[in-house]
Amino acid sequence: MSHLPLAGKTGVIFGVANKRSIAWAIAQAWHQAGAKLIFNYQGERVKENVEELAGTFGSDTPIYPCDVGSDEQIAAFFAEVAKRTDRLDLLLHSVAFAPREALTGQFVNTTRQAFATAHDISAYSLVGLTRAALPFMEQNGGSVIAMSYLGAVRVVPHYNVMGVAKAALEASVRYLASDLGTKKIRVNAISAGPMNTLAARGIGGFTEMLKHYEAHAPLRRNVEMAELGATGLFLASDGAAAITGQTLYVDSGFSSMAM
Ligand code: NAD
Ligand code: 0WE
Repeated sequence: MSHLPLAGKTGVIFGVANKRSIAWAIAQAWHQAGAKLIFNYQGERVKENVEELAGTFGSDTPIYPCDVGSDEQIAAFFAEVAKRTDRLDLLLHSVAFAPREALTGQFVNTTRQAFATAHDISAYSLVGLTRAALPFMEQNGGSVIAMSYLGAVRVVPHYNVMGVAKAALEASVRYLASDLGTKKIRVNAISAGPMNTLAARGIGGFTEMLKHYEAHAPLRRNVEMAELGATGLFLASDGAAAITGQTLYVDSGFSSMAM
């Protein structure tokens, strides 16, 4: 008998782009806890990165392509998963996208197309992926985790349509938790403080934002990647067996401050 909290469990990870990805931090925590993992990669641009990272967990760690904007690619991904396992216990959704021009200037200028894309890739995809994973999860139960940000519930300048999409993501977490509770499938979100990843790179004023958290968050520091890993592990483990439909803030306490 193993003492590892996720021994015997299998998980799928959506959203590794490189070693700085939040998805990679949670994948490492799940792997060290004894889980077997399967990764997506968005396209040929990141395939090599994901191949190399997944390979550090053993050369037989599967990686399959999946652009979450395509129903066909989601179906094809889970068809590949079915060749490897008939059971999944864990699903991580760590994916977001809005057209770059929607993340500058005023929200009022958001186009119909940018609004649709942001919601499709960043919020609907959680519903589509969870539904596709359901046949693998409903026998034994499971844990689904999505990544969110404070811009879902407060105005963060320039986060714009991504904030509205994260609000939809957090509401989707609650509706999915309600649907799937009887199957012992829990669905939660982690709302992380700002992290220096590819998705944050090139966001105007991002360095100032990290400094603002350092100056004003109760803990007077930014969040470490390993701390998101530890929370991802907690939500996936039996210690969180009665937690579902929640958004858990891992943000050095920043969200509880008004001034
Ligand atoms: P990242 O760039 O490493 O990860 C984003 C991932 O989304 C990439 O792997 C990318 O390939 C994937 N992606 C985008 N469009 C996709 C598509 N159409 N199909 C499949 N995959 C697609 O950046 P990250 O910061 O690790 O972001 C991961 C999650 O964490 C996102 O949901 C993000 O909103 C959230 N988040 C980030 C921060 C931050 O400050 N970095 C804070 C809170 C929440
Ligand atoms: O969720 C995010 C960012 C997600 C994201 C990033 C990009 C950059 C490249 C979505 N779409 C795109 N599109 C691109 O073309 N975060 C929580 C990080 C982030 O982004 C911000 C932030 C923070 C924090 C944008 C403006 C203000 C703050």
